[in-house]
Formats: sequence, structure tokens, C-alpha cells
Amino acid sequence: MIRHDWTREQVAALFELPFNDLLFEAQRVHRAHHAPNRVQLSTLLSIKTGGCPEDCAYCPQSARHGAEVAAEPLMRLDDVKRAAAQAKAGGATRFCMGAAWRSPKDRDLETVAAMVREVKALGMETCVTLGMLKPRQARRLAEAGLNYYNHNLDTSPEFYGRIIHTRRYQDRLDTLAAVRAARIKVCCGGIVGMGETRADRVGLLWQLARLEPHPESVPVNELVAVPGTPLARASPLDPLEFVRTVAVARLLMPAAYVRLSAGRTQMSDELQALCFFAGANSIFYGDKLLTTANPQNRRDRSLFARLGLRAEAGSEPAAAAAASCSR
Ligand code: SAM
Ligand code: DTB
Ligand code: SF4
Repeated sequence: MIRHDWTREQVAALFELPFNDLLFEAQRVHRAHHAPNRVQLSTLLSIKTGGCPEDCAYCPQSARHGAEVAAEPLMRLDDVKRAAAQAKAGGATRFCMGAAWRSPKDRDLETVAAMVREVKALGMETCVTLGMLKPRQARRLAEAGLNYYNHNLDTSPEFYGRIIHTRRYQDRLDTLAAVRAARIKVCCGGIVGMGETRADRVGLLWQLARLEPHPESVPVNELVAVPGTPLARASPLDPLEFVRTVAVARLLMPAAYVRLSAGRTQMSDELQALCFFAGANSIFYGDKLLTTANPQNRRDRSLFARLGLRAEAGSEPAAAAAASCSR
């Protein structure tokens, strides 16, 4: 059953279940809503890197921190198209383009709309993450055929003020509402391992589960502690607590794709296997996230083979047409 009325106490109680009970229940719910051994692959591209005016404490792209990320202008359409074609050839079904902006300027939005059209023409699903959006801008992206917009709540409302000072939690909820109203699918999750408490992880997932409808896609990022950022020396999260977070996300949002996102390079194969058992059914695929490293395709392919997992096939019409031609 899909519920939006979870109480914070009920979410906290899920976190407190014995580990095996939690994973058993998450796996049961996972199987009721998804193909148990399929994983959706998204590839990321940073189309506008660095120099961001926001102050998100985790982020190497903020101009306010001292991380070694050089600011670059918006990428050219041809280069984006080439990267998307390469991602498709590698087996990704969705191409996610990220820009280090507080919010997009209208002129830049038109360039991104053109990128969306080109990537769709390759037969891939499209996702962009460009910061805060006004309703009019969301409608413009919908007209270009955008499938998903990524905008994370990042953490609980209570912990949020320790991490970001340049925009409010409500600004994020407003952007998510604009995306929904434009009928674009919502990709929304958060980051753990930033020094937050379990109560904050409960608060984040509770907020996500209250969104109606739930986000179609929920990225669970583990902090990549980048030198030069204020969180460079954050203590790593207990890996089993990370698995619990994935399992609770699966239980609260049964139909969503739960994505094992940033942080996989620092995870063992065994930890990732537990995350898939707990209900993760999507990953970022490709050797780079936005500015930091992600596991090599070779390593992921070998992990999938060992676990008997298979990549989900493409679902955009052009891909479906190509598949039916080859039958
Ligand atoms: N600038 C846009 C925004 O913030 O909405 C889009 C890009 S931003 C890099 C997208 C998301 O990446 C953030 O909301 C955050 O959840 C995640 N992220 C950024 N830096 C990270 C890090 N060091 N570790 C884990 N996740 C990170
Ligand atoms: C999301 O939740 N995680 C991705 C994507 N959405 C845009 C970004 C992770 C970024 C990790 C740090 C970096 O590579 O710069
Ligand atoms: Fe800018 Fe996004 Fe990084 Fe925040 S997370 S500093 S908004 S690029």
C-alpha cells in the first residue's frame, strides 16, 4: 500500500527494527513493486561545473569553499550529445545533466532545453538538475520533453540550517511543487554521513514520504568528503546505518526507484550488495559523478554478474522502436 501519512514516530520505529527484520520487510515490499534483479542505470554529466554562488557545505562546486574544482562555462551542445551517445552505448537508459547554478537564467534554460531535445532524440530518458526553478521555467523544460528533474531535500528541516544558508527548505519544496505542476517526474533524495543524527535521517525520509505523489526517483547519497569543503573531515557513517536508510526509503516509497548514488567508490561490493537487497534498484553508472569519481563500468559489470543483477532496458519511445526493429 502506498501511504503518505506516515508519522515521524513510525518512521523512527522502522529504523529501530532488528536489522534482519528491516531487510526482510524491505525486500518483500521491493518484490511486490519491482523486478527483483533489475537495476536502472543513469549516467551523470556536469554541463556547467564549479563557481556556484550557493554555500552547501558538502559541495566541491561552491565558489565559497576551497575545493580544487575549476569553474567552467556551460558545455556546448555537440559535446553533451557525444557524452550522451557514449553513455547510451555503455548501457545507461537515463542521462542526467547537472549545473552548478543557484537557479538557471532564462537564456541558459533555452540551451539546456535544446540539450534535452537532443538527448531524447538518442532514445534516452532525460534528467536535469539546475537548482531552483520557477513554475514558468519548469513548464519550459516540460515542453522540451524533460522526463525528470532532480532537486534534493538533502537532509531534515532541523539539520538543514547547519549545511546550507543561501536558500531555505521551503524554497526546495516550492521548486519540487513547480516541477510536479509541470508534469515532470520528480527525482528527490538526500545525503547522509554529514554528521547528522538518526533523527535527521528519519526527518529526511519522513519529508520525502509526505510528498504526494512520492518522488519517482529517490537518490540516497553518502557524503563524498572533498578536501576544501567544510565537511572534508566529517566522520564516516556506520555502513549498516546506510543500509538501514536505503531499506526505510524502500518501505516508505514502495514504487519509487531508490538510487544508490554518490559514495559508491568508498563502499565495498558486499555493502552495495546489502543495499540492493534492502531495495536499491538504480545507480549512477560511469566513472564520474559530477566532479568526483564513481566506480569504473568494469567494476559495476563484474558486481552485477556476481549478484545476478541485470540492467534495466531503455524505455524512451526511440529506444523501444529500435528494439522492436531488431526483433
Ligand atoms: N546546483 C544544483 C542544486 O544544488 O540543486 C544541482 C547540482 S547539486 C551538485 C545536486 C546534488 O548533489 C545535491 O543536492 C547533493 O545532494 C548532491 N551532492 C553534491 N555534492 C555532494 C557530495 N560531496 N557528496 C554527496 N552528494 C553530493
Ligand atoms: C544526486 O542526488 N546525486 C548526484 C546527482 N543527484 C546530481 C550528484 C552527486 C555529486 C557528488 C559530488 C560530485 O561529484 O561533485
Ligand atoms: Fe551549488 Fe548545487 Fe553545489 Fe549547492 S549543491 S553549491 S547549489 S552546485
